[in-house]
Amino acid sequence: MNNERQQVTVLPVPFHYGASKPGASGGPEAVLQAGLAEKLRHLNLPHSLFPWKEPAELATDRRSLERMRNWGRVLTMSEAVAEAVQSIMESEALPLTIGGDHSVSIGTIAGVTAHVQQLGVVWIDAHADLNTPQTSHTGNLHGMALAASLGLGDTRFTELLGRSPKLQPKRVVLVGVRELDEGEKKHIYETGVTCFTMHDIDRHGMGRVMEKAIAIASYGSEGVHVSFDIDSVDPGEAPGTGTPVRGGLNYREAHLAMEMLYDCGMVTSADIVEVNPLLDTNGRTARLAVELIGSLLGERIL
Ligand code: B3U
Ligand code: MN
Ligand code: MN
Repeated sequence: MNNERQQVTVLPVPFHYGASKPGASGGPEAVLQAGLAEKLRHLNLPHSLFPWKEPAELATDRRSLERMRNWGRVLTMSEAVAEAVQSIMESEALPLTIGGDHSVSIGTIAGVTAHVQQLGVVWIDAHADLNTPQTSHTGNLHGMALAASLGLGDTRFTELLGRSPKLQPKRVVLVGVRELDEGEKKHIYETGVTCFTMHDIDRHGMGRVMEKAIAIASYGSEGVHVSFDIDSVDPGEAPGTGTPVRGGLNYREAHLAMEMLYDCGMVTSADIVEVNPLLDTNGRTARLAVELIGSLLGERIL
């Protein structure tokens, strides 16, 4: 994004089959209700809503098959998201995908990388989403989304729209991590992706961590994709999410991350995922999501 009144196309993906709990499928509606369109208008950004159509369910869908729960539904959704994001990129707008659980990012990254060959990714999350069907304890595909984009896991997901891997580990940065499975730790070491945990944020401050994260994701890249899992934020601030983990980003740290990403001028695309209105208290988490989108798209205090 060169930050010059960029056209934004909002892609709502009401989907929860990549997660254990239902509710994330209400995320797009909740975020829209919380005032997303008004926020974009306030920022003077031309915007439109992509007409999401629910894809038909795959006949081959089986619970638990091959350690990937609901894999057929997730695959059909991923293909539709990838095509939608590809067409939004074609129109030179910024695709802003509202999940849905984090499995929607398998499709968004496939769609963006169809246009941006060398894509950096800043993945802001309490988790790393670096499981494969072999390492996952849950079989939930939202915990495998980043792995799939790095070419790890089942080829039906890694080869979405063709080319695999979509991402090079040297351009991928995790921020806010505080819960990792053993297999994910191994994948971090083996791939060489950068992982800034809450320890790094506590020790060096969010400003310094984001400076480094942006430098890594943007070095030699043609653009940066932001994948923001609302569970990166502390549950006290963002209770409406399926897998809350205490000790997360505070309100200002989350905003600062988004503000710095806007300032880098490289953001091509973004996902805001895992808002679950069934678990929310009075729409608090959905409103926070709208505010954070504002910061990512240029809103400032002064
Ligand atoms: N690592 C666990 C837990 C998890 C990942 N992402 C979320 N939860 N939201 C897993 O299921 O892979
Ligand atoms: Mn996630
Ligand atoms: Mn998460």
